[in-house]
This record gives sequence, C-alpha cells and structure tokens, in this order.
Amino acid sequence: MSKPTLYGPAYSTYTRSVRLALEEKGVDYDLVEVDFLQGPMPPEQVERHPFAKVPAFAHDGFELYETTAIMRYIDEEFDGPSLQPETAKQRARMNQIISIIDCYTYTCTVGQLVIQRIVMPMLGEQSDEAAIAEAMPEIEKCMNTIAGLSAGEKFLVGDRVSLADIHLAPIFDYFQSTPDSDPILQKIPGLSSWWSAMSERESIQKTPFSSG
Ligand SMILES: N[C@@H](CCC(=O)N[C@@H](CS)C(=O)NCC(=O)O)C(=O)O
Repeated sequence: MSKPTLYGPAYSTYTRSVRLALEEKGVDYDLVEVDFLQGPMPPEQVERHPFAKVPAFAHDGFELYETTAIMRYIDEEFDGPSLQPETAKQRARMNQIISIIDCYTYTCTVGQLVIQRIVMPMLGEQSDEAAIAEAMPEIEKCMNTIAGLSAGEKFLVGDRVSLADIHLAPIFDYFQSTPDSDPILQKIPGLSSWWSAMSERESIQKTPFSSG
C-alpha cells in the first residue's frame, strides 16, 4: 500500500487531527506544508479543496477533503488500533462530540480566541479583546458540554483513545496555552485530567504546531 500524503500546515488544528489519526494508527505519511497565514490560500490547495481550506489528503490516487471523512478513512483503511469504539452507543457519542467540536467549538475557540490571542500578535497585530470577551461564554459552554458527555472516563468516549479525542486535542492544546483558559479549566478539572493523559501520547509529542 502506498504512503498517503497530507496537505496542510503543521499549525492547523484540523491538519493536526489527521496527523494524530495517522500517528495513532502507526501509518507513515508525507506532510506537504501549505501556508495560508502569510497570504491567500495557494491556488494548488484550492484545486484540492474547493472551499479553500486545509487539510486535503491523497492515498493510492484517492483524493479526499473534510477532516472527519479523512480520519474515518484512515481508521478503516489501515491496520493498527481502531479509533472508533465498538458499540453503536459509544460511536454515536463519539460522533456527537465531533459534531459539537465542528459546529460550535472550533469557531469560538480557534476562530475567535486563538486567532486573537495567539495569531494576531504573531502577525504583529493587536488582539481584539472585545472579540475574546464575547467568545469566552461560548467556549465555556462547549468545554462543559464535552466534559459532561464524556462522563469522567479516561478518554472522551471510554478507556481507549478515539476520533473524538484526536479531533479535540489540537484545539484544546491551543486553548490551554492561553491565559484565558485558566478560569474555565479550574471549573472543569476532568478536562485537565483528560489533557494530561492525551498530552503524554507519542502522537501528540510527534505533531508539534511548528514544523521548524
Ligand atoms: N470543514 C473543514 C474545516 C477545515 C478548516 O476550517 N481548516 C482551517 C484551518 S484549521 C482553514 O483551512 N482555514 C483557512 C481559512 O479559513 O482561510 C474540515 O473539517 O476539514
């Protein structure tokens, strides 16, 4: 079987979720860096992804975009530990958490907080404190909801890592690195314990946000 190629920058949370799936499965892959912070999305990436996003993925001539579709393909196509739980109820819970991350959590946590607190200063711009303040209640609601659904188990769904964990981990890594996360995480100790378990994993350590 040929080596898959992943197109996206190491700093992208969605790209990192796919990298985590590959690492957890033990799949060797090529990462083609695609930068969109210093300018518009490169035209070759827009050819791979008509909505001008990252990541995109290719394997054996099969091209795919949309992170959850890519992660599920990787889990089902390659050997290695399954990243989807065995029971229908657990799989439904995993899919529910992934959907909460995509529909509600990414926008307030990355689109607002991380962009304003981390990316803007990196680009020499000022953080928009009003945008951050507006995002915080929604972030708290998302983190509380995910923690509540995970019911205090070691990982978000049961005692084995699943696609829900690797979907949240990159977003959470940025979030926990901001001072703004402290008051929220103090109220949700379960999430900090989850992050302690996640951040020790080799997959997390092998996929830093900076490739340099
Ligand atoms: N629905 C897409 C979302 C991907 C996405 O939003 N990626 C972000 C980076 S983490 C991106 O491409 N941002 C560039 C932009 O919006 O211009 C997926 O699941 O893959």
